[in-house]
Amino acid sequence: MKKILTAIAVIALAACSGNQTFDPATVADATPEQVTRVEPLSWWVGMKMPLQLLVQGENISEYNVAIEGGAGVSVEKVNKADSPNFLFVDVKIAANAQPGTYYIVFSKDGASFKYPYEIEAREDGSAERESFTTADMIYLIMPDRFANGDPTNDSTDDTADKYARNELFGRHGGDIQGIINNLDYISELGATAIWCTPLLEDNQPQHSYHGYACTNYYKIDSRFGTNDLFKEYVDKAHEKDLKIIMDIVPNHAGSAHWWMEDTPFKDWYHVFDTYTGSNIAFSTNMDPNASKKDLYIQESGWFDRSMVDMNLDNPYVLNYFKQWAIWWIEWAGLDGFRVDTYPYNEKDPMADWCAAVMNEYPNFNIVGEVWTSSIPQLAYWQGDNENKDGFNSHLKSVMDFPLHDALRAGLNEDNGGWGMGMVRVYDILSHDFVYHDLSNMMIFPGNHDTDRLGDVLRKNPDRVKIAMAMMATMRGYPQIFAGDEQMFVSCDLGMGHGGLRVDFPGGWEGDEMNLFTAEGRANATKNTDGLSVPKGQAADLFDYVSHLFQWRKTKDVIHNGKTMHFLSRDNTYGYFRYDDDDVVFVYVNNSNEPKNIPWSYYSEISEGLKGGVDVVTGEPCEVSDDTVAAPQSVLIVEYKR
Ligand SMILES: [Ca+2]
Ligand SMILES: [Ca+2]
Repeated sequence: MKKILTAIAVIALAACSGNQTFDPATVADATPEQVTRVEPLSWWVGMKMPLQLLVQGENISEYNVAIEGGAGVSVEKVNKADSPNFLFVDVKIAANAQPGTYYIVFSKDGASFKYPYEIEAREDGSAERESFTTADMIYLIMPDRFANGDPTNDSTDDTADKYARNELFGRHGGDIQGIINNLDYISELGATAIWCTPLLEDNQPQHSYHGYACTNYYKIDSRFGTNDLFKEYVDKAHEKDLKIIMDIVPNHAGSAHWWMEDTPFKDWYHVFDTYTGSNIAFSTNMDPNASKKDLYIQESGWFDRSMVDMNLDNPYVLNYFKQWAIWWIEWAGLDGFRVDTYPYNEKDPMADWCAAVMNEYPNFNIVGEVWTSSIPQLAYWQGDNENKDGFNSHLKSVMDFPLHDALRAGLNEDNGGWGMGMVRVYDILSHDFVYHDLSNMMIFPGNHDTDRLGDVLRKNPDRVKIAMAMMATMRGYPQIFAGDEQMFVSCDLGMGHGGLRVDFPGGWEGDEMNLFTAEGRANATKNTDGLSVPKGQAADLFDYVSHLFQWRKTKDVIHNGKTMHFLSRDNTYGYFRYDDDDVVFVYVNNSNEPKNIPWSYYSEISEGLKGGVDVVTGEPCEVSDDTVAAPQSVLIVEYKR
């Protein structure tokens, strides 16, 4: 009897499948136990990426699944997992399907329940959206430490790690509203894009402020705001011509992630008998002599005890991350991705992931954190590089850590000499022949993981200016870490990340200084919380950096021009950016003595250049062999050809 009833139910469902007149009132809503979650949260008509729903619910694998509500959307295949509490449902969406609310109907033994699911229309031009390019300057923010726009969310009921602004590794209360409130500051600085460290939920019991241990890939952390507020942030940034780059972490999830209680598959993440951390030997990815074991530990070992290493070789995991990435781009209107710990991901599935995102959005840009000082290794990871093993990462952009290292080391050296001072930078650029695409190098003088630029340069404002001037004129596209434009320093060098990720003065109600305003910067003086400038210096540095990056916005010769540089081992560095119409000359004197600029030595490109304008002062500037560059200074002169 039971069997017959089931058969009748299946026939009945089959009969109404695709029926436009499906009446949702005739089927009960699923309880939270019956369907705990469905991801992605919604989807769209006209996507290239096939839709595979992750459905979680108590013994959900025992149910038949159908989709009701319209002719164009149907179940193609239902895939079971190792756990009975998951299903992976392949959904077919016809090109002419009507956008609207559909219902996933689960049936067993004649009983059914339904779960609503939105299939939306795409916005015009979504697939062709532009992304960040060499024309951009990216401002890097750690939201917990930037500005507290909403003190009511500093601690929330659904998260464990509570507000503790007095602790360097605690939560300080910064949030999305704080960024929205200060978009004008970011624009004024000359930035055209924002990269925030992760905003998704990180519900680890401790050290959650950095957000790199995600516990829910579809939810903005309640201490930062809501999904809707994130979307509002993207929209408001776009109104000010600021692009939004989302920081994402497919390599690992937080150990407090919801799926750790019951993973869909036994191999959902990398399981070891005893804790096994990654050996961080990125070289094993391209080293022809590497053992498979070392490679396995590199890509499968955990980043940290609190960060579970995901198994991207499981096709359901990989699919999950592909759809998740595409969902956030489409839903929130993103302009780019920054991918954390890139080489820790298994490289072939990760290349497949990049290709899937690019297939959906051909102009989209993704920058990978490939933290290596090895230039050949870095080049290997950039998409379309001609690697001997045939590997293609499909990753457009990489971070130029070799330049970061050389710039900071070189600027910090008072004396030149063989291999020291500015020749370090010359040497890095002399390796540009190994890169497939120099326009997709992210250049940066520091980020949230490396020592504060102000500390590295021993609080020397002249050298901070040199670093910023080089960021504004070198190949690739620059990224500046919030606060470096006003020479923030660590509030406690002995506390590593906790010390350098200082709160931005003015972001909290009651702050004594407000460095977001011109008046506040003019009056700012040294404090104990990460600012170390005499009165007036914060304003001077901000104005300098702002002027250069506002100038850079329209300079095609910087965005797309070639570079010619000249060797000098006296702690100076002369280089030119040029195209058919324009030339920009940059001369760095990082030494402690005045230097005559060897203009005639540059005759190969300098000959005939007239009518130069000093980019910083706006005054006419004719450079000659008699021109003297002051100690620890930088000169930028632009010419029309
Ligand atoms: Ca807050
Ligand atoms: Ca991994």
